[in-house]
Amino acid sequence: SEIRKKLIDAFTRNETEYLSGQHLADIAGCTRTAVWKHIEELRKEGFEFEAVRRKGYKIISIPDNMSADKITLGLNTEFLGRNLHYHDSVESTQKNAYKLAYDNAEEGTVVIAEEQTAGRGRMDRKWHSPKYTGIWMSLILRPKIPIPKAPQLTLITAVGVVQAIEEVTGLLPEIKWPNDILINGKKITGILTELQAESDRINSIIIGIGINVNTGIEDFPEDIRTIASSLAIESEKIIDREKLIRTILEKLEKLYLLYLEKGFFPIKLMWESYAISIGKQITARTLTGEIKGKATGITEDGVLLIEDLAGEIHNIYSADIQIEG
Ligand code: BTX
Repeated sequence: SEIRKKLIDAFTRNETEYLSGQHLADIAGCTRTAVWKHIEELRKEGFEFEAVRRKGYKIISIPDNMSADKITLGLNTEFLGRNLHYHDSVESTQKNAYKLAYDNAEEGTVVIAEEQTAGRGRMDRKWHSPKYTGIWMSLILRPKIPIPKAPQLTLITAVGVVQAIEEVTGLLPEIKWPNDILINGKKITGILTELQAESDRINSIIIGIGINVNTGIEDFPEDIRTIASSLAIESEKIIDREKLIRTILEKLEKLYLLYLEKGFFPIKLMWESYAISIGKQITARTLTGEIKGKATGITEDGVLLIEDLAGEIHNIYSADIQIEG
């Protein structure tokens, strides 16, 4: 609206000053109550204000929202991200992608949201996805591979994301099997791979990628502040999310095509070069219990191998792992 334009204009011209409610009302030609309502609306859209009694409002930050056009501008891929669905807010991009896949969306379709109100991790855990701060996206792939090989896609994705983060930020992330990307030991990224299958045929694989990009420490809930971090915190720079998305899609498409042509082996070598767990003493917590031992590598299928004290080798298909040293 006109009022809103005038308010934004006043705030962005006076970034260092407090503007009183009355002054803003005069500028915008409305009541003080209307000013307050508009400020509340703007807050919901990601504008941040500081309000001080008797002084008024000061603008702290304007939203860094993306657009589908800006993401695809200069995107150098054949199919990944060519069909891009961009949303301001969704429950979970996995859910949207799942529906699109079910409705036969083409391979390479991508769903991106500025915010997830019910972002998911593995095993129904929550993935915290505050507005404008991260990359919350889901990709639809339709590889013709047997179901047991599907976890390989998580590892391919991890390699692509690490390469893209390296290129765009200069940071050097590490991978913790199977799906965490860490910097300085803190979780920056989570990957969630889900399947749509009919009998023994994969219909689609939905890969969810969550990356804390410009998240400030105060944006994380208390309980994950000690385990989570963001690219901005680690690099002390604001990162261009659109560029990072493009780079991820480009790296990932290359790796995926390489995988379809040459199989998992070349990816396995790259993955191992970024992995922190291999060669270390770890504890793996699975649904059925705990296994302690040395992580000796991953198999061709992306299964983690642990050698316990008795020298017995365990194949770990799914677990949370803790590195002991
Ligand atoms: P995960 O089960 O490995 O990790 C979930 C755990 O990580 C949580 O229990 C919590 O301790 C911690 N956590 C929650 N939010 C964050 C965060 N923002 N940063 C760091 N740690 C956090 C990882 O599951 C897989 C996450 C996939 C997220 C993507 S986002 C796009 C797509 N949509 C969706 O709903 N999920 C995927």
